[in-house]
Amino acid sequence: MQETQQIRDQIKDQALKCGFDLVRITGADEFVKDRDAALTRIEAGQMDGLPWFTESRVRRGTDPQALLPGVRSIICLGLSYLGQEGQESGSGKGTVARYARVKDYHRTMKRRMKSFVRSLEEQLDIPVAARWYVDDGPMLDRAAAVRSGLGWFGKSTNVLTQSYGSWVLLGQVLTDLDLEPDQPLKKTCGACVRCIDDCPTGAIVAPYIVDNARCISYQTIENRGVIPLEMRPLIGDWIFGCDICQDVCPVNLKAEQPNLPIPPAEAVGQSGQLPLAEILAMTEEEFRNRFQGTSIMRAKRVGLQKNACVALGNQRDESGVAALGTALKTADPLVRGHAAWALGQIATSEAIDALEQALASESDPYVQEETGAALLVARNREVR
Ligand code: B12
Ligand code: SF4
Ligand code: SF4
Repeated sequence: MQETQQIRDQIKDQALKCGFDLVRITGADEFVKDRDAALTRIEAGQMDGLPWFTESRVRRGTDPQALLPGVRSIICLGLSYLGQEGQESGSGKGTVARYARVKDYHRTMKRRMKSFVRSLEEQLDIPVAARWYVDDGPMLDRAAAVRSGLGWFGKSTNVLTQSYGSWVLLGQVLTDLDLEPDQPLKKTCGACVRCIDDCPTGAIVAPYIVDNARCISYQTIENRGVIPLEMRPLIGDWIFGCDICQDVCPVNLKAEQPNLPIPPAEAVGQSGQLPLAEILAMTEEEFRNRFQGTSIMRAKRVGLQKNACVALGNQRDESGVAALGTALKTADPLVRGHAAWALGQIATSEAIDALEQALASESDPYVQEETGAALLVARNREVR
């Protein structure tokens, strides 16, 4: 090992100075067990819906040498995104997961990682070969964090940490520095199964296994198509991501606030409550102007509007009918289909009128099908 305890200390100090909350080091060995777990997950269809999550991506992402030839160590970094408590959700509003209540974390983390590597080079006075990854790279971010002792796997699959709970975003700097690794933690969830019991969709199909397509986070962020009918009532008012398995986790009760928080996403607000009717009425330009620089962009306008329809349908509040009726006439086909479903759930006479009018003029077969089905539901349930 070319380094001394002093270099390790310098690295850790510098990472904290650059704005990270947690830093640990692991070696550059292949992630054999994690690779097997990920490949088994793909084979079992539990990553279905994410076409980019392929076998070859997993193989490459679990072989550090393939990512940075000559790599000797992986510096694992964690950044908390916990904010102050927001208000409870209300009718007409949809909830955004906590990580999207701050500005797009990819940018903040990558910026901080870059300045971390630069400052290391200055301090050590040698060029450091490095590559860094946050979320969108092929590495299994959680597997690296767990092996470095930064945290441990919760049964929800989220990585839990001692000081910040699971409210941490994870990234890695691969480097040619030869550093002594930290040891993995010995902590586990013990007998707790709160997240499994409280997940509304049963997405945590077994401890440490999330079935992607059943997860509200997937349905509200990544799914580019129709949200399956059976999932819609289970989504509640989540319109971007889901925090239930983290909100109920006892480890998170004592989570500390970040040292240098990611700036808040003003367009979302600390409570993460967005007005659903406003979202439904947004043009592409308005969407971009409002959400540029936030994680919400990942869902795209049509995705967020589909989700707004589902939340309005689940709230069954007649004040949502006007916005849904307009969307049913003017929005993109995918949004029209979900608006029809929501009107079917609300089932007031105005909702039924809107559905009948739409059925008479609708030409898109998918929207026709949704509208016809919604009318049947509404007529059975009509609320006067
Ligand atoms: C795909 C993806 C998703 C998918 C699939 C999630 C999943 N469970 O795989 C969806 C869209 C659903 C999703 C949702 C969320 N995600 Co996401 N996601 C990713 C991504 C891009 C890849 C994850 C992956 O590789 N999955 C493959 C499976 C095989 O990995 P795994 O679930 O971690 O499984 C491991 C364990 O199960 C373990 N294992 C297996 N068996 C056993 C047995 C025992 C006894 C033990 C101890 C362990 C164990 O081995 C497996 C391999 O390491 C990562 C970023 C990245 N590049 O890594 C972010 C990432 C995992 N997501 C993140 C976040 C924040 C979220 C959400 C909280 C967002 C939200 N609020 O909506 C939710 C959480 C949902 C949940 N309960 O997992 C963070 C997690 C941070 C943390 N503290 O864990 C990451 C790391 C992004 C980042 N860089 O910060 N996500
Ligand atoms: S994010 Fe929500 S839907 Fe997904 S596993 Fe956690 S509680 Fe279940
Ligand atoms: S809720 Fe319980 S089982 Fe789930 S991750 Fe937290 S401690 Fe583990």
